[in-house]
Amino acid sequence: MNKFFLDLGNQPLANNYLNKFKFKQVKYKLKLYYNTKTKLVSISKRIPSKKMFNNKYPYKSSMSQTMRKSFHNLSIEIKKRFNPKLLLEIGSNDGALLTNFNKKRIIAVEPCSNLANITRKAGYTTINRYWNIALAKQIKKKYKNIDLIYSANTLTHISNLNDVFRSIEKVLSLDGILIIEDPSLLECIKKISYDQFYNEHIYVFSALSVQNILKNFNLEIFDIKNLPTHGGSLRYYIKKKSNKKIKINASVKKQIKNEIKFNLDKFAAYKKFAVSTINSKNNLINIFSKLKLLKKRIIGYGATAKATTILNFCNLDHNFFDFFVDTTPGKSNKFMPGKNIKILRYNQKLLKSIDYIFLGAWNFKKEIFNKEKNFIKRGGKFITHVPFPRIINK
Ligand code: JHZ
Repeated sequence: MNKFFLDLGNQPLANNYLNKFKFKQVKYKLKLYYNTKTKLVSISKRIPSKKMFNNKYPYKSSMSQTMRKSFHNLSIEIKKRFNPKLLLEIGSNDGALLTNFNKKRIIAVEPCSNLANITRKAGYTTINRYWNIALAKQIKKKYKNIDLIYSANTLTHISNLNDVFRSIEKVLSLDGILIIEDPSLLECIKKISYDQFYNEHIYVFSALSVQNILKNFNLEIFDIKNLPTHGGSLRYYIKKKSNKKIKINASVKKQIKNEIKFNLDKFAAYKKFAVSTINSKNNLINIFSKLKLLKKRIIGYGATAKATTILNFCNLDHNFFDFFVDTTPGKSNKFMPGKNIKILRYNQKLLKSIDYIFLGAWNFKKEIFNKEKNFIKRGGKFITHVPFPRIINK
């Protein structure tokens, strides 16, 4: 049974950066639910994939050094530990992972044509389609079995998880490996990072919920790693249950135990998270209101999908922010969805007369602080909402 625990209000499409200032924008209800049987946390309203993932998806994984490094390290591990003949990536984005591999060993699946074109042009076999059983059947026919499937921050964006895992089960060889990574629900709850929820993130996974979903398939988790990326992610290593050659690592039990320790298997934990979220919202609004009374200049750093949730939930608009900065070319000179705040292409000079920077990309705090040493040196400060709203300079 799905039980409601938090209402994040009406939200525009998180990655739909607007070309012009618009008072009226289409918004969708963003409500969070916990499933008592599977322990899966999900949002209520499902937006058709085509509306979100099309020919102009702006987010590019390789825009941050942190992510490039994380994918590079993973590629070294994959080659050493599994040495796959053929690696299929579901949601290859702009190729941040696959460019670390030999072109002949990769099949990329990416539904956004602007991104698929990038990896195709770079010489990688790229299928510009959504991941589903029809595609899996075609891949199976053409390539037989795949020995490694990888997917980062993608499966949680697909509504029909049964279809997702049935399709994976279909193409994965008997001793094949599936590696998926996504934000960790436990980290999200600990950090009160309610901004991990937006219309693209239909689910936020925990080890508990992934384990329950996989019960219906010939698939099981055999190893789990905690990663610092995206504010705390989990990387799940999955094999076929029928493959007895690989032993289940103690990391799986450890993660499940930890999630149970924090009550992720109990509805009360989510009710508590909802209360903490409302407090976080009020405290963040207080900080912004006080700074604006003092006529301080505030900008946003990182025009993230996560920031869209915060701005719209906390009702922070162009009256609070001078602008946002972002390095992504496709976001430049557009406006933050729902709140009409201009996004400028990042240039250090833009920070010159700014007093406060709101960390829209708080998950890259370390990378940003390293880059903005001058801003900090001259007394510039940052505002963050994780794990609770406050002003920081280190
Ligand atoms: P970042 C996206 O979410 C959407 P977002 C998606 N649904 C998802 O699941 C996650 O990614 C994985 C910019 N930046 O990664 C680049 C700077 O400008 O937190 C990006 O636009 N300067 C697929 O949008 C944004 O910040 C910098 O120095 O919440 C970061 O976006 C750095 C480091 C980043 O994901």
